[in-house]
Amino acid sequence: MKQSMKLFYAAHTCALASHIALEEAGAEYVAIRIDFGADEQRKPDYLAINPKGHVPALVTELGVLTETPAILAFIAQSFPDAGLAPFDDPFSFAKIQSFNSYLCSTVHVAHAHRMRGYRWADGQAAIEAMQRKVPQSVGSCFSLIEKEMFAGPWVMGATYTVCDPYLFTLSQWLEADGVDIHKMPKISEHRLRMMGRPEVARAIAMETRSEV
Ligand SMILES: N[C@@H](CCC(=O)N[C@@H](CS)C(=O)NCC(=O)O)C(=O)O
Repeated sequence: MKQSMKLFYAAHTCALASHIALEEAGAEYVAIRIDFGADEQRKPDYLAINPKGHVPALVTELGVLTETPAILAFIAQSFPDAGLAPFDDPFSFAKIQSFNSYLCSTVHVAHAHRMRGYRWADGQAAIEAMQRKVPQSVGSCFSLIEKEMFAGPWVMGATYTVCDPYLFTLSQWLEADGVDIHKMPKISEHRLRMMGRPEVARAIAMETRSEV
């Protein structure tokens, strides 16, 4: 299974979290770029892999996985030696799932109101109203993470887990979302610490090298 995995990604998207996790796990995989500029995510070839028309999609021997929290849990569980999640402690694993679910269902969705407002409303005025809300909605999610959820130095505390690449990935969008990361010292510092990891640098380099 591990040798045949394929990660479908686009640069600057949430797929980076799964890409970093594959690097951290030491997995053998191929990364396949979907060109959003050419709307490749909506073309039949890609829809046959992920009918949602989104990245990431992870193709395994057992089938295709979508949704970042599921992909991250699968990677962590498939490569236990990498220690990306605790599997002998149901409560700690549930805390990881809780954090990643919040990023997926609330933080990412708040962010998507800036570029993908057409998913929820028609009409320029409604779409612009959603865009105006993004600095506040994304900002309040990240304030909550900074004040209440982030244990430090990693998201869950002393041990690096699959929450870290996911938080890092979404924090990359803060400036464009109009949120001042400097008001969030723990998240700022986490971003810098993540950038110092060779696995993170490798995943970013791989994604941006193939940019067209
Ligand atoms: N809930 C999904 C969200 C996937 C998603 O929205 N991906 C974006 C990139 S960050 C995408 O593929 N957008 C393409 C589009 O909307 O056309 C996950 O967490 O994996």
